[in-house]
Amino acid sequence: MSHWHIFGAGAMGSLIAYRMQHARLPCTLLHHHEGESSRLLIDGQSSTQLPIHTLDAQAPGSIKRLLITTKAGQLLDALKLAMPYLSPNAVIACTANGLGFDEGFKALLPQQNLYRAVSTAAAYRDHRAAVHVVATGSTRMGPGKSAEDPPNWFRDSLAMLEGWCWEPCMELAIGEKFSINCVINPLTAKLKCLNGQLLLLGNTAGPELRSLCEESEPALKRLGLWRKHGDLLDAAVSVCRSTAKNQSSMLQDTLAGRPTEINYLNAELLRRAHSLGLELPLNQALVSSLS
Ligand code: KPL
Repeated sequence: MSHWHIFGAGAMGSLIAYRMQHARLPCTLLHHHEGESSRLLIDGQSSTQLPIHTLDAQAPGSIKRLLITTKAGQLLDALKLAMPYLSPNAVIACTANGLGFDEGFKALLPQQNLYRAVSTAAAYRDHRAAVHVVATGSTRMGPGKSAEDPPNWFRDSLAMLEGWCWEPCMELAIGEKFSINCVINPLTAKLKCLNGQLLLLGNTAGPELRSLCEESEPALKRLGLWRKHGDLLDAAVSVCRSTAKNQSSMLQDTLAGRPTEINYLNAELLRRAHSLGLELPLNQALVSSLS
């Protein structure tokens, strides 16, 4: 059975470690610095203390399966810190939102693939750093680019977690999640509101969400990122409904004074759109106000 090292003891990392512990799957939750030795995780009525280990307490070359659960902006730094501890053919995966870190990954580990996990699972850290589970959601994992059947390292561990499935080619899933995150996350961070508050009474889209979707969808389509038949607006409304009580990850980062993923979401969209000669003023304004 694969033993996973989960690097990043924030909301997502703690949630995955909790699910693995619950399913009796071997895993080690890692932090890069000393300080917190456990994380309180609250799931409805039950609470669990998850042990957190430090990266430098691991034996060099010992990590065979690494799941990096930091945000996009810390992903490459986390990878650099973890590299001395990786075994030669280690499997490396991440849960970060966004696009634009593949080249940095290839520069560090040219021979290896970065597997991606795209998740609708939701959890948040409160002011005491306790993690609260909001929704189990679903998580799709697979190779960033070329198609691949589920490997043993997935089937013997992560596949057993509720809501997890293998996605032979993640490109579509990543583009879809990127598109949704580009419209919901910056608006909730700017308006300091829950996902559901982007909707009007009666669950139709509010004006900000409508305008941002109208501006972004044509560019996302031309860039091959939004390939679904339906409208981006309808999909965004449906995510806002199903995650109505969530604080988006960008709102959580903004409220906690942490760097946001805007550089890997709307700023990356602007860079790609710019190469096609497209201007996206609403996206530009959000990037300027949230960077
Ligand atoms: O992925 C999310 C995020 O907050 O990053 C959504 C889907 C918007 C749910 O909150």
